[in-house]
Amino acid sequence: MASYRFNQPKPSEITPEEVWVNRRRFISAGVAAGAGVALAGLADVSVANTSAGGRDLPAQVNRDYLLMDATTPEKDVTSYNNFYEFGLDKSDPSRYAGKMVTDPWSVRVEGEVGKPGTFGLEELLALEPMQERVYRLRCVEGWSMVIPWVGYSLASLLKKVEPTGNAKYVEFVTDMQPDVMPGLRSRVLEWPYREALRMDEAMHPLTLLTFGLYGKVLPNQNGAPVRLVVPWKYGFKSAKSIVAIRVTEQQPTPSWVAVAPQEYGFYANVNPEVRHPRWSQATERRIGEGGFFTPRRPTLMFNGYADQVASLYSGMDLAKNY
Ligand SMILES: Nc1nc2c(c(=O)[nH]1)N[C@H]1C(S)=C(S)[C@@H](COP(=O)(O)O)O[C@H]1N2
Ligand SMILES: [Mo]
Repeated sequence: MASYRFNQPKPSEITPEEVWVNRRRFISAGVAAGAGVALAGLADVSVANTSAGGRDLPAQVNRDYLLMDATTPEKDVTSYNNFYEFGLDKSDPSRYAGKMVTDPWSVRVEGEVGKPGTFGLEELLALEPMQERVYRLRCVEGWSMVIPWVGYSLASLLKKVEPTGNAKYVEFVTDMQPDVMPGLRSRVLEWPYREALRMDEAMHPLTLLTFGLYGKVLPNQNGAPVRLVVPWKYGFKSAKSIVAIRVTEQQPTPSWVAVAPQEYGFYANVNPEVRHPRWSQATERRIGEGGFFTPRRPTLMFNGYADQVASLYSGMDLAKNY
C-alpha cells in the first residue's frame, strides 16, 4: 500500500477541487476493476477540500476496501440522515445537529477489559494511522449510499484495552445533549441510543471506528466526532456520537431491539431473503442515483461483504437470528 507523506503537496493545493475529487472516484473504480497499476501513483493521498467548512482529516486510501460503485454525492451523504436525537425527518439532523457540542469529547472504555480507561478524542485520533475506506451503507428502510469513510478498525482500540476471558459482546452508548437534541423527548426509542455487536463482529477488520468522511472530520449530522460503521449490517447498528464502549459477558439489548424486537434483531445483518415484517428487503434505492423511475438495485447478501463475514454465522439460522 502506498504511504501518505505529510510533506508532499495536497492534491487540493495543486488541482481544482472538482477535478481531483472526480479523479479519486475514477481511481476507486479503476483499481477495483484491476486497472489500477498505471494509476497507482495517483492514489497515494486522499485529502479533501475544505469548501463545506469541515477540517481536513488526511487518510491513506486502503485499497482493500474500494468498490466499483460510484460514491454518493457528499451533499446527499450530509443532508439525508437518520439521527433520531435530532428528529425523525431526514433533513432534521443537518438542520439541527450543528448545535451539538463535540469538543471536548472522550470515550469511556469499560467492562470486561484488563485496562479500562477514558480516551480523549485527540488520543483516539492518534491511536492508529487514518485510512480511507469506501463502504456501502444499507439502511433498514430500503435505501443505500456509498461513502468514503475515514477511520481505523475498532479492533485496534479493543486490543489496547485487553478484553478478558469473559468478553463476549461490545456495547456502544451514544451521547445525550437534551438542550440541543429535541428528539430525546420522543418515545420512539430508548435513550441513550445503544447498539451492540458480538465480540468477533466487533474485532472484525471491516468494523470501522470512524472519524471522518470524504477526507474531512465527520459533520455533526453524520455522528461527530466518533461513530461506528459496520458495513455488512443495517445502518442502525452504526451508532453515532459514541461516548462509551462497554465490553460485556451478557448480550446487551440495543435500543431498537428494546422497542420493537419483532422488527429489529440483535444481528441485523443485511439479508435480501429475510423480510422486515412490514416490507421486503430484496431491493434498495441508491441515494443520489437517477430519479423516481430509476430501478431499485438488488440488495446483496451481507450487503456485498459475504466473502469476508459469512463464516461468522456458519451454522446459524439467519431467519431466526435476524
Ligand atoms: N446515535 C444515533 N446513531 C445512529 C442513528 C440514530 O438515530 N442515532 N441512526 C442510525 C441509522 S438508522 C442509520 S441508517 C445511520 C445513518 O448514518 P448516516 O446519516 O451517516 O448515513 O446511522 C445510524 N446511527
Ligand atoms: Mo437506518
